[in-house]
Amino acid sequence: MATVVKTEGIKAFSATHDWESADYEPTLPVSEMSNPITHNIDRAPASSIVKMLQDCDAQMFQEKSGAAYERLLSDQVAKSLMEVAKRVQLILKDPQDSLIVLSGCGTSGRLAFFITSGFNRELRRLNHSAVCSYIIAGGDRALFSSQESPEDDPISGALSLKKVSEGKKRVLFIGISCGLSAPFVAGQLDFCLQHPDIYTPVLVGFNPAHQARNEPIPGCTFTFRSVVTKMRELAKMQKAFLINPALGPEAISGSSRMKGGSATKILLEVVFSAAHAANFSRTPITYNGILQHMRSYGEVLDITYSQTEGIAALMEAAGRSLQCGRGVCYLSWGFLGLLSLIDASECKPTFGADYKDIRGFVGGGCKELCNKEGDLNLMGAESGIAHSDFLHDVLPCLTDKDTVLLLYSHSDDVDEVAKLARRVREKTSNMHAVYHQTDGDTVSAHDEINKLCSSTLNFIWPQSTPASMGLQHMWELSTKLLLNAVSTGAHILKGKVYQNYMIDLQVTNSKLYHRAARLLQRLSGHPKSLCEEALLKAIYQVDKLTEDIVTCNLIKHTHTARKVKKVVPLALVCLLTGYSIKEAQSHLEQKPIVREAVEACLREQTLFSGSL
Ligand code: S6P
Repeated sequence: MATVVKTEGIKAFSATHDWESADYEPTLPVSEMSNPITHNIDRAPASSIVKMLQDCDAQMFQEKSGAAYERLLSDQVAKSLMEVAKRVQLILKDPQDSLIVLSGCGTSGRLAFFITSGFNRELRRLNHSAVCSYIIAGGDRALFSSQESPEDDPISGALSLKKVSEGKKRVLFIGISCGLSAPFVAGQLDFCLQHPDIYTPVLVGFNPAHQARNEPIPGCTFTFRSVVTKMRELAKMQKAFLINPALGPEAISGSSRMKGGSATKILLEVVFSAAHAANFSRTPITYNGILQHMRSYGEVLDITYSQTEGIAALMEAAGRSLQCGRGVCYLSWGFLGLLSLIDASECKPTFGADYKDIRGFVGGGCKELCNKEGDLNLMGAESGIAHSDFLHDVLPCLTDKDTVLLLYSHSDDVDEVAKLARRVREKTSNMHAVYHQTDGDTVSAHDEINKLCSSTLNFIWPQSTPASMGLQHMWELSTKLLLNAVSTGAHILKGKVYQNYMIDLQVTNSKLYHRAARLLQRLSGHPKSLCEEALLKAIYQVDKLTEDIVTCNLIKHTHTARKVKKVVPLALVCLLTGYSIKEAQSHLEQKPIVREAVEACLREQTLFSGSL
């Protein structure tokens, strides 16, 4: 039986609409807005998807004078970066009893780990003691598998910070929360504010302060916003620092792994490189130096996206694999490997993907990672991440329907790459390569790999890299952009995105729960209360909500949601059609492409309301 719905939520949309204007999605913070550029990304061919992603990424570097928002290249951002770099330098100069801690949840925590590892590695190479530590909500298991619920726990955030900095007299704490929203990070910042004699808090995120999340945090007297307000006061005396430029909405609404992750990497690398250069080569930390370094990352975007066709071909190959229920494997070497593990792990919460859909493998696996808690396999990680795991678990069943992507650079052992490529080629011709090199490098094994692969993307970087920025950082950002494009595009082609919304997201923490409820409102036009009701029915798989369910807290809801597939599509079909949960489930089974199922319901609904 169908019910009548209002469809006002699905408004006609203007791609020229400016996300910076005051009336554009006024109730949402920038990090949750939908990007006008990508409104039709779900229907676009691969080459247009790449172009849209490029345009969205380019928004990061737009400089608009007099605009409502601070931007990456704004004066205030550069000044704050300088000050934080000076604090890092002080710790490098006098590391005794001092520590720098980077922390975050999900992608932000993974980047905290990535940046910490890189910086410490560089220090050890110079025989300097490591001064940096990382925290990721959910512990090391969350590094390469989706663990979204620890994000809601401010106490565990504060305790983990206390533990890592035990006995230290001076701690520079850098909390990363792209949406200025994670309670885990709020708990840590609040802890810093309570112990100002030891901790200097820095917050990195991509919303203006007044858009920080203001929802009460169970068991706490503070909200993210109240913490930010206190930090703003302290920032006037340089006792706290806020680095929060707006980047423009994400290409897929709320998917902060994309621009949010890239900008986190850029900002923190700029800080650490400047401090490093100041300490080891006596290069002063200057405003112009910081700005110039930031701008050079803009060139990475240009070089990467200059290969639109190649990226689109990879996206299509990966999309075809996912469409027929097969997988995509990233096989990588060296430091690029970490990025491939990160990209693969993010597909689960973003697109409701299975861990087998997109998997990353890096040389020796955990042994190469230097993470705090050691072997992740022993900690119950979903699957192995070493090449040996690939050879053992995946290679025997590999077919032409799977896509294999080799990711390597000139500084890796290219003979090793060729060896593995030969083995993969025996099983599938659907093998591709992405290779970074500097101008003038020639490696003969590379030609062989080229011949084995059905496509190769060769990025050639100019020798004249700006002194302040290592080539490695360029290759890393370029690889991140490319992998984000391939995995996002492949899921779009699989029908996991509706307009520019992740329609099949997992509802495993409070942020995702509220995002899901908002999406249901937008797509169904129903009021919030009805949408939340439908969401709960889908989570608990019932047609009638019991008193018990209604009185449960959000933690119980998000915990239960972990076990249910296609929660949001299910709730939406129920809302639009009046179907029972079972009927909606069978409807979704008949139309496994989520976008098509949703569109069919929306079409029926429009016809039905029109005929009344
Ligand atoms: C986003 C990703 C998430 C976020 C995490 C932290 O694409 O799937 O895991 O990184 O929720 O978000 P935030 O806003 O605190 O950095």
